[in-house]
Amino acid sequence: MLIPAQPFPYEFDLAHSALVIIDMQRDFIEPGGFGETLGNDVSLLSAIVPACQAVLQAWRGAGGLVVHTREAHRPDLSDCPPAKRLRGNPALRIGDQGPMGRILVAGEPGNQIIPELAPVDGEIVIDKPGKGAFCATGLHEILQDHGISHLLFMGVTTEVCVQTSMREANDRGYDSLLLEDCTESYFPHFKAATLDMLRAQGGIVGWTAPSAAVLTALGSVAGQHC
Ligand code: TIU
Repeated sequence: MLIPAQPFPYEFDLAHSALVIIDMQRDFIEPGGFGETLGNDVSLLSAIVPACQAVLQAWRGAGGLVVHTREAHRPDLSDCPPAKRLRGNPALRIGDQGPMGRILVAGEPGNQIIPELAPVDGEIVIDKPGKGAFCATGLHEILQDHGISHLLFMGVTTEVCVQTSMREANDRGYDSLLLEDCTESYFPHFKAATLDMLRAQGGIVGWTAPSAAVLTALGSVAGQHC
């Protein structure tokens, strides 16, 4: 499949591609989670949910591999470096009790992926202690086992966990595409700058495209099955 993208068309085939959904968990999308404790207006992020749902549904329908990530720490915080926990002056720190359970701790209500995008059986779910999806997770080995060379990214936040993950993927040899209307930041100008820098210099990190381009391509695949 060849889809219109920036800085030039992006080519991928379903058998060697994965849809990677970064940290669409309540901690970042809903009030009372990690995003809000950092002082952010979390209402901005939920706007992308319908577009993410549409891509996820089409990707599942085409039989593509799906990877979900969550920024999550073990309950004993043994995988949370003190530098990460102590940084800044948040209202609540990682591991503290909040209205959705302990902040950014695996298994807590706030750490669950929002219901609209909840994983289904057979999909890969990665708990990641860092901002990047490849750091201390084994994700690269899992993708290699599945023969994956191309990654299509959605999720939050654009300039933090999404961009870090795309840069990690780039250095590991993946061709990565970010779906422009399926990612968001608490700072709209950071989102715009991130899209620009990812695709600058001839796609130094990867490509960007609107979700409609992927939906059209997947629709033509579905049509071939009829
Ligand atoms: N603070 C912020 O913008 N993001 C994060 O802390 N994590 C993710 O991006 N998932």
